[in-house]
Amino acid sequence: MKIGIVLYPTYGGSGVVATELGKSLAGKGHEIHFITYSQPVRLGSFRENIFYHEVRVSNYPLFEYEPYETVLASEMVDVVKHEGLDILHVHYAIPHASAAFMARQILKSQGINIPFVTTLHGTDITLVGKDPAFEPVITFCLNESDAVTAVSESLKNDTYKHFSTTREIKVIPNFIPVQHKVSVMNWDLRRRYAPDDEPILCHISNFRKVKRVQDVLRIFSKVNELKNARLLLVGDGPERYALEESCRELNLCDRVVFLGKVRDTQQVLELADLFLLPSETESFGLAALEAMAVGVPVISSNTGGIPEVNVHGVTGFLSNVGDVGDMAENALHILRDEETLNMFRKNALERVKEFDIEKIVGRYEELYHEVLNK
Ligand code: GMT
Repeated sequence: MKIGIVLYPTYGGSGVVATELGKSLAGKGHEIHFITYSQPVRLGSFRENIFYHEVRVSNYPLFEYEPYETVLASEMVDVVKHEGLDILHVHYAIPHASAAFMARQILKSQGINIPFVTTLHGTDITLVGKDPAFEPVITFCLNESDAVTAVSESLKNDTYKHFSTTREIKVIPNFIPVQHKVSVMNWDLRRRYAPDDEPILCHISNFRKVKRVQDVLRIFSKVNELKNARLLLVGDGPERYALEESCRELNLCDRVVFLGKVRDTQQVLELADLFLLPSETESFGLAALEAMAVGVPVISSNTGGIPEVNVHGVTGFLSNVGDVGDMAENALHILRDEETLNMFRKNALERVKEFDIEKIVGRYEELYHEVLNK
């Protein structure tokens, strides 16, 4: 099949999922055309069957707000027509689904049929999408998509709760390439961050309000009071400066490292003993799955789709949003001895097999066939 994948090219999970899906489909012989405004961060180097089409955004002075949706729809029309695409798959509803609808209508007027699949990722439904400023367009696009998928049962239920749609939503969970060989610890690197072999806690996110990064620091502070530890923070975003300020206030600067944005987060995760994800809401929690994939247990909130990934008492622990005391206690429980930590590590590695890319990508292929045979 020739598949157009529309995505956000940035560090966010939806872009990562879309890019990894495209790479995997290309590996299976499909021709993949990524359509977005800059090179997706996880795309990597040149590969067979992969093409990238950049959407050029106009900066004509009249436009106070650049009309991205319009140029995106035009690019989709162009790529479908000239590359002969069979199907479009848009990741994150806003504004990709409405642009796909527009492209489909334009192509229809030219005698070309192009179905589109919409994958909902989270905030396009739970935060932004349900805002009345977006809601009518999102509802319309959900109803008009040739198929709709959500990355967790929780997100599917949220969609029905917030939008008046009865259309079928298939749950296809996010995935991870499962490693078949155990990764070897880079001890030299680890010692640079934890010179006295203290446990390393880690958090990766876009540092938006929804991630509750202040809770990350408060959990770490409580753990560190009872057991010397280190915290590695990966990512950047609006809450970073306030968090740096809090680190200074709490006198934790020598124990906390802000690494900023990192392309290959696996290298950092491999150094860690625990992953912290205390989010306010999270449709899935891809970052937690990525941590588990290298054997790192997860201390998280019990919100949204996280419980579908992190199993309480098995791969880590779940607590109510904001209950940093409980999260710190759980972290200390896992870190109390080598044996306990290793048991959680092993369980995490076992659990991620459920989300093996090899199992999940086939479900998208089946869905494309279903849509094309309709
Ligand atoms: O808004 C965000 O947090 C970013 C968004 C994205 O586009 O990456 O993340 C969402 O999609 C990820 C991939 O499906 C999920 O793993 C995240 O849980 C989800 N974020 C939220 O629901 C807050």
